[in-house]
Amino acid sequence: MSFENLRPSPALKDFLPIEYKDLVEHGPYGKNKKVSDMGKFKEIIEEHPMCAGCAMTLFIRLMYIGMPNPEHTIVVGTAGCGRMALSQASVPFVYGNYGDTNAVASGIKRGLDIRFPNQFKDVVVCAGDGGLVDIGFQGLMHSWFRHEKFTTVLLDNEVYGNTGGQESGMTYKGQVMKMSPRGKKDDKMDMVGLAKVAKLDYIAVLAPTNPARVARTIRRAILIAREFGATYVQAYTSCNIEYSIPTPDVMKDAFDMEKDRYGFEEIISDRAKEYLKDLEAKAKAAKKKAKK
Ligand SMILES: Cc1ncc(C[n+]2csc(CCOP(=O)(O)OP(=O)(O)O)c2C)c(N)n1
Ligand code: SF4
Repeated sequence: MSFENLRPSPALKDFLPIEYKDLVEHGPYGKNKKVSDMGKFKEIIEEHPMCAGCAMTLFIRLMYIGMPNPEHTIVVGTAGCGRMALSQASVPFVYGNYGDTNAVASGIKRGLDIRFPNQFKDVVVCAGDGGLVDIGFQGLMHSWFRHEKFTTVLLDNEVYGNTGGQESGMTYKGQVMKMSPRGKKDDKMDMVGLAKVAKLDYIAVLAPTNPARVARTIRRAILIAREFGATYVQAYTSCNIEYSIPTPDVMKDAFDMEKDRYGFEEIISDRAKEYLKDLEAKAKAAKKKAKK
């Protein structure tokens, strides 16, 4: 359904929930918002039941701000901590079964493209390392190698947080967890390496240390997926509970990790770079015209 279809008739406007009206009038429905304006507009997500200070929730808030058209977006996820926040947002959330998120997203995206040929409809898979890299690995790989036109965002807290601390394929080698008392034997899986093998047009790795960069990364990933197919964002989103990070130190941990082994990386294909350049030039020209 397009945003125009959703626009309430003036006679009914007063009866709509105030939350919805706020999103249209002051929030990011129909117009992009800047991270630097956070706090001044109605956000897509304002409440969630995740642990206090969880970096994953910060990342998720920024992800929604980065979406180019949240009112035209569907998020697909699965069991895990992230979905507790994703399912509270004012963007439709589809709860995939474990293992099928990327297959479900492929079907939704293909269906939307047929149903709405004149309107971009974005699909974003957003789930944890257990959900995507371990249990959802097969579907993830096929969506990448088929270049399905949606973005996958990996919330990498390097553990199964929601079920109490089992190691995942993304846990760092040697890490001792509550339910991996001898330490992980194998290396962290190289998902970026696999994304390169699949020749994705946009791959990014980041920690939520720079809010504007998170929003920009998500926006780029979604815009490029529309045009060229699968894109991948791998975000370090620490689990303060399972890694015993005191809540006041969550951001310090993110900065330390960024310095240590989670530095910002962005790999963009030549054709996607051209496309972004073109989009940015058009946006600048539109801004200039609006100022006149
Ligand atoms: C088919 C199925 N198997 C197992 C589970 C139990 N389960 C729920 S959340 C979860 C782990 C999630 O870990 P991850 O995807 O890394 O997300 P996190 O909670 O760390 O954010 C598991 C195994 C389930 N809900 N469904
Ligand atoms: S268990 Fe960990 S990842 Fe899950 S909400 Fe709590 S701090 Fe966040």
